[in-house]
Amino acid sequence: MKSKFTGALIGSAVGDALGAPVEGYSMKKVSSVYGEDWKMISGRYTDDTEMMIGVAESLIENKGFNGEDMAKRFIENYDPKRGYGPGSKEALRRLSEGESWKEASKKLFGGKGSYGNGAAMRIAPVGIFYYDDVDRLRETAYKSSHITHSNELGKEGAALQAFSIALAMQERVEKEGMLLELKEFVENEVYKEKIRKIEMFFEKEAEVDKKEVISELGSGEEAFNSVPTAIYSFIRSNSFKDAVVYAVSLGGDTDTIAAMTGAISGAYYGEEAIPKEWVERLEGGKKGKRYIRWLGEELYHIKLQLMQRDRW
Ligand code: AR6
Ligand code: MG
Repeated sequence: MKSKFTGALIGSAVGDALGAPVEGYSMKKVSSVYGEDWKMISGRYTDDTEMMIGVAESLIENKGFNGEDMAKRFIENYDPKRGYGPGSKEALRRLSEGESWKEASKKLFGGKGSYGNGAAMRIAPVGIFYYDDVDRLRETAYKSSHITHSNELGKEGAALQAFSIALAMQERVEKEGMLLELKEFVENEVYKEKIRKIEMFFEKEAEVDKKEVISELGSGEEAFNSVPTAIYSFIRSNSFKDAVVYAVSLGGDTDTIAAMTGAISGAYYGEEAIPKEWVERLEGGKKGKRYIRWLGEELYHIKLQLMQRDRW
């Protein structure tokens, strides 16, 4: 179980770092960069991992969700060179000027709030910490999303991603059986429809063309055009490496789709299944790979403590 906790977080960071150098590229351009060997190019992670670290730090410090504290972590960790989306940037600016975490995100996109994948890309700590408690998982996914993403579609994408990680943790269902659970879990029709499309892909005898995956599931920065793609990348593959390579190979929002695929896959296969040469290449430093692994271990230990306490 510990290896699933650390695997989800390291897996997310590794996916992010592998996808980052080709973000926004077409399928063809990605393949011209990576060729057959898929060596990690720089190992530097982006906003996806930086924000995931903030989510984990805050869950650890508060042994659960605390909106004000999580917003503070996001601001403290913020490095503009990591490539934040414009909506998240604006939300963080408002938060840093003292707006409350309940209000800041509501003003974005003309009052509609963001449905970008920025809340889903950082959700792995919530998925592992609440893997056995679906109500808490949903509630915490929504609340942690709300700090920057108030649009229902942004929050639902994060909840769906968190629940996918939780199912992977438990290996409760065969990978294909996951889709049934996900369809029941998800409340929004846009996502239900995407999951039906994934089911249709698996009903086909032949391998689905990548172009069809991109046009039906999406490869963009919107949560509904990327979370289902990450789930599909995981389910169709038989190893951590296959899943993440597939996610990046589709092009588009490669760092984020691969981060989400890496989180689910790391939770399912465990940290040992992540290629060593990718982990070695992942950036070090103060909040580098060793720190990310430590965050996973801490979440695991706190989870154990809380479970033991509940038993009494
Ligand atoms: N109406 C129209 N477009 C929208 C809306 C909306 N309500 N909400 C989101 N978009 P953003 P993020 C589109 O800016 O979610 C980084 O590169 C809009 O085009 O809130 O944190 C990461 O690696 C907007 O710019 O930021 C991820 O790939 C985009 O969705 C990504 O950015 C992203 O939403 C995460 O972005
Ligand atoms: Mg991205």
